[in-house]
Amino acid sequence: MQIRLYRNCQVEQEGEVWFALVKFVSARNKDESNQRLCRTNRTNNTMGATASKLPKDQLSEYQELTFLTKQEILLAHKRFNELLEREDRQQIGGSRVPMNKILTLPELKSNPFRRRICQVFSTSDLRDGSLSFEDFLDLLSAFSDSATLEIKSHYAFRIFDFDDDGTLDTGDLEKLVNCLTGEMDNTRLTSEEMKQLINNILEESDIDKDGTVNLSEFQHVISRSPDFVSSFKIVL
Ligand SMILES: [Ca+2]
Ligand SMILES: [Ca+2]
Repeated sequence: MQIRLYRNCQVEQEGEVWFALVKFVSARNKDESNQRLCRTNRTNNTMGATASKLPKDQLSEYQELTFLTKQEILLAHKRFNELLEREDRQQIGGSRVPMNKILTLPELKSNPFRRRICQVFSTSDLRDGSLSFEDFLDLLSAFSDSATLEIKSHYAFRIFDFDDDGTLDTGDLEKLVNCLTGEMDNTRLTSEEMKQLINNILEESDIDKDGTVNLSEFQHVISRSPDFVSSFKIVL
């Protein structure tokens, strides 16, 4: 059904613009992956000395509820603990790490969507982007190697939906593009270029032609990007 509707729109190269956007994100993340490798090795070497104290039954519950392995959960616990103030470390379950602290993680530091990522995964009533340990696990789960295309595209959509109204409109798409180009005068697009790019994005993804991209339109177009699943990734 969706595919037929899509063909009726006569877009010649489906997903072309989204491919380019996703590629851009993954290109930025490449530097990070080398650092990550070094970090992981170092962490493994010192793991014994600072073993994480997560109760066994809780650990197996987290394994069931997320796409993370036992090792990944233990490492997440250790890293989260390091972000907490010393006095909060005893009661990790009820403690939240403020967004500005989360943003210091090297895995997020150069991600253009880091603030949105915190906001989407935060369950704080204050809507301040702070993360509990379980919020942090949900984040790592969605960005893990094992998360499905459906989960990843669902969260990508929520991250790009800046005003949380359930649809990507022109305002969201402008913010999305600005996040990728940076908002400096010498890097951001001119208003003419922006208009053109947003037209192209809508042309290839707005199947029902209502001027916005809804979740199913987004999932349809992003599922055609071979790079999406591998680039939508944050691994500690
Ligand atoms: Ca929106
Ligand atoms: Ca639409």
